[in-house]
Amino acid sequence: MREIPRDLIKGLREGQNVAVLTGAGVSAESGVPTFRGQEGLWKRYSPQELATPQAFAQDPKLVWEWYDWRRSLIAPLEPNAAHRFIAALEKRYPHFLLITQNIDGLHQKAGSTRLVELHGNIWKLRCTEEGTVRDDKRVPLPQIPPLCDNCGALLRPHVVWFGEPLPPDALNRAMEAAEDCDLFLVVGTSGVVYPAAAFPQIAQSHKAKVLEINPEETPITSVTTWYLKGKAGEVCQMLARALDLPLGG
Ligand code: BV8
Repeated sequence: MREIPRDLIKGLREGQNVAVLTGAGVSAESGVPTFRGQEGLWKRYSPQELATPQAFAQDPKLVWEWYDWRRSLIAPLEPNAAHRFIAALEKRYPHFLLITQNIDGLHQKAGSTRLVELHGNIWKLRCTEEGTVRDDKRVPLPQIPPLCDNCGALLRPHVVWFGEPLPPDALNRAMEAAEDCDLFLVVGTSGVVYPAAAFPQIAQSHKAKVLEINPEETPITSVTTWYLKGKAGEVCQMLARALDLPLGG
């Protein structure tokens, strides 16, 4: 990636209503493995084996061992420049929404507050009987699978598995942002998981200009106004410099 197009800088400076969609790639430089990449999580496990309600019903211990391992992997990791750039962006615009597919919580750790988690959060557990949700950052979990201290039922990760509906409020807020924004940034997603992968197209068909940041082209690249080939952390540092946006961190 050589330089930042001037009309992109203009768009970032003058934007009034901005939305950002992120995927596992935005956390890659923090050390979180992506799903489908060379070292991807799915290389060793099949999504159908682990990230489905059927897998959990069949073998809750196996599914929990995978999540407990991912929690222990993520716990010491810090946000990178891409997370910090997106957190800084939210302060610049009257209307802004970060739509993340990630469950690692690194956007919040970087200071993002105006966000929706489409696929839930690995640091929250949900009672399979009562539906109650609680924060739980213990690493490792003292008991696998963890049980509800109120009713004794199984607790599950408060994440969205394949075949499960997305949280309606998050989905509605993301849809509204995609329809209303004038600038839509897509950072670090392979664009294969729906309905999240539909948002760039929705934004583009409503009036927004779309920027994609990814070392590889994706199915989203064809609907973008700008495609910056590169790692999210490196490209976002260049964008921050071009915008005189201090990233700190
Ligand atoms: C639903 C949470 C309906 C759990 C996840 C056929 C066609 C279309 C859709 C479907 C279909 N068959 C089934 C479906 C629906 C299905 C789906 O989309 N399947 C796909 C695989 C075909 N979707 C669902 O099931 C969704 N639910 O549709 O419900 C419904 C309605 C009513 C009632 C009942 C049901 C639920 C989907 C959510 C699944 N949960 N995760 C967990 O994490 O354990 S999905 C998982 O994939 C993560 O959330 C992840 O975020 C998401 C997307 O992956 P990416 O984030 O893009 O990550 P990936 O590794 O793929 O790519 C990384 C990218 O980063 C790459 O492009 C790489 O180049 C780039 N990169 C690498 N390094 C860097 C980088 N970029 C920048 N910088 C770097 N340094």
